[in-house]
Amino acid sequence: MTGSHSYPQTYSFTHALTRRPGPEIVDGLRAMDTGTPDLDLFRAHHDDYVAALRETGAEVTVLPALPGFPDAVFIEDAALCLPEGAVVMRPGAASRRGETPSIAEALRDNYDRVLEIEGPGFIEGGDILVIERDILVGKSDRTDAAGVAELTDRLRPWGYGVRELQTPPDVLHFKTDCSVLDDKTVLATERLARTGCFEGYEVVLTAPGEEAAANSIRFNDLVLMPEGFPETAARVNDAGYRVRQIGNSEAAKLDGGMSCLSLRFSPMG
Ligand code: CIR
Repeated sequence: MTGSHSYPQTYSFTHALTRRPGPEIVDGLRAMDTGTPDLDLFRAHHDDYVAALRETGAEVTVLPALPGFPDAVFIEDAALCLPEGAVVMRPGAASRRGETPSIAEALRDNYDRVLEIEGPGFIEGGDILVIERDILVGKSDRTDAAGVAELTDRLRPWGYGVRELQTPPDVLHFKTDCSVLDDKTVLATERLARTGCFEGYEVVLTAPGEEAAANSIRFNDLVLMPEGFPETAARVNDAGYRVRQIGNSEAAKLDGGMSCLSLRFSPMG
């Protein structure tokens, strides 16, 4: 272990990295076709998202759209950021593998240590939930056991324990179904919570029919939640968190949500 933090690294962040949605979003991956995302509306939602992150005092970088990579706006999948360093992922989606060099470059501006998952396994950031030193990774169509094993090896010297779990069937990423609210509390769908993977933590459940609200983020004093899930927003608010709802209709057409749109970090030293 190379150091420790006196603040909750789970939700205290000095920085975030985002990427502006580009015209190629119309070609983004999706499990089901629910319509073509509208670029102007996507950009308006993205501007609100970036403004909310900045409002908390963090330094937020907006990278330009990445030509040739329709899903690059979902920047979270390309890396894992921890105080000790960053780990560049090896996305399971072939069309997304070329997103990582530009992320590695951007992270090197902020970190002394940027490691890379070399393979043969695959792993995407959307499958990784960090709660202080406890790292939960869901195997999925994008993340396999070899990817989890390589991440585990990489993080051992930094003092993290990795738990290999299973993303629910037909769910894109582990974090499609959960988020951290603080270092003791998660927001999760009932189908994921039922697996017992959050034993020892408090769980706020999404309301029935509002499972898509599980992909939220705690960022400093705000919880950013996708708009349109009032009962779950009320539950999070009633649990004592400051909720900010952000339009997400266009990202949702590509199975994206609040966590996917940023890498959040506080580099150490
Ligand atoms: C994809 O299928 O890769 C994108 N259309 C959505 C990625 C969402 N990312 C995330 O949940 N972390």
